[in-house]
Amino acid sequence: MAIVVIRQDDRIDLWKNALQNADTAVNVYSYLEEHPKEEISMAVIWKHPKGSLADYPNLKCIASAGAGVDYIFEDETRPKNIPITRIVDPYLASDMSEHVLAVILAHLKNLNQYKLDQVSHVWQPKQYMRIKDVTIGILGLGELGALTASDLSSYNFNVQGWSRSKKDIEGVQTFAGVAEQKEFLNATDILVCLLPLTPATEGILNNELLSQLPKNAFVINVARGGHMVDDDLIALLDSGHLSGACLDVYHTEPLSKSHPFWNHKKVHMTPHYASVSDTSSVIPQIIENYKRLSSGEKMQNLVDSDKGY
Ligand code: NDP
Ligand code: OXD
Repeated sequence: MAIVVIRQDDRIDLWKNALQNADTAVNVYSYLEEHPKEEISMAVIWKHPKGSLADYPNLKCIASAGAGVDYIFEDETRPKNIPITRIVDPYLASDMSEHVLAVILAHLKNLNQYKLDQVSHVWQPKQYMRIKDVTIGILGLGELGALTASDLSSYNFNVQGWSRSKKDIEGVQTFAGVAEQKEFLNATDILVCLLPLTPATEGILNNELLSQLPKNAFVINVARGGHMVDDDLIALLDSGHLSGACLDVYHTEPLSKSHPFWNHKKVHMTPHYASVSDTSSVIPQIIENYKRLSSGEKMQNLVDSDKGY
C-alpha cells in the first residue's frame, strides 16, 4: 500500500514531503515521478488532471486535499464505488470566517471605493453602515458556513443561514429548503455563498435568486465559480439592484484576462485564496485515514456520494 499525491500546482512537493515526514513508514509518491502504480491505495489530490485516477488499479480511497470535492465528481473516469474523503479542519473554517468578516467590514466602511478614489486622487466621504443595522445571510451552514455565521453573530451582526436540513446555531436564524428560501433572501443585506457545488446548487446565484435580495444588497461568493451565473450578476450590478460583489472563485481559474469582472467597478476579486488547507494542520487526518484504510476501519470526513458533498 502507498500514497500518491496528484495536483497540478506548485504545492505538490510540499504535500508529498509533509505526508512523508508525518509518517516515514508510509511510501508516498508524487504522480510526476516514477512510481509503482499497482501499489497505490490512496490518492491525495487537488484538481488532478482528469483521467489520472484511472491509472491506479488498486486504488481504495480518493482523499481531497481541500473541503470541496466537486472537481472529483466532474471526472467521469474516476474509479467509482471507492470512498472519497475531504478536509474538515478548524483552521480552514476559521480562515474562511476571517476572510468573510474582512470583506464585509471593507464593504460597510467603503474601503474598496476609497482605494479606487485614492488611485484617482478623489476626496469623497461616503456614508458608512453599522454592524447592528446589517443582516448577513449565509447559504450553506456546514463546517465553514456554521462557524462563519456564529462568528458574525458574536460581532453583533444580524445573521441568518439557509441549508438543506434545519440547523440550530446560537444567535443565528436558520431556514431550510426551497420553501423557506424566499423569506431568507428577502431579509438578507449581504449574501455569502458557502454551498458545495453539486448538480442541485450549480448556477444557484442567478437572476431569479439574486433579484429576491433587497435593493443595494451585496454578494460574496467564496464557494465555487459554478454557483454564479456571471451575466446575471453583472446585469444586476449594472441595473443598481446589487451594490457590489466580492468574488474569490470563478468558472475558470485563473480567470481569463478578458473576463468583464476585472474591469467592473462593483466587482472586488481575490484569487481563490479565502481559506487554504494548511498542511501542518490537515496532514495528520489524512495519515490517520490512511492507517484506517490499511486496517479496514471506517475513515473520517467521508463524502456522501449520493449528495455529492
Ligand atoms: P459542508 O459540506 O460542511 O456544508 C455544506 C452546506 O451546504 C451544508 O449546510 C448543506 O446542508 C448545504 N447544502 C448543500 N446542498 C444544499 C442544497 N441543495 N440546498 C441547501 N443547502 C445545501 O461544506 P463546507 O462548509 O466544508 O464547505 C463549503 C464549500 O466551501 C466547499 O464545498 C467549497 O466549495 C468551498 N470552499 C472554498 C474555499 C475557498 O478558499 N474559497 C475553501 C474551502 C472550501 P445540510 O447541512 O443540510 O446537508
Ligand atoms: C477547498 C478550497 O475546497 O480550497 O478546500 O476551495
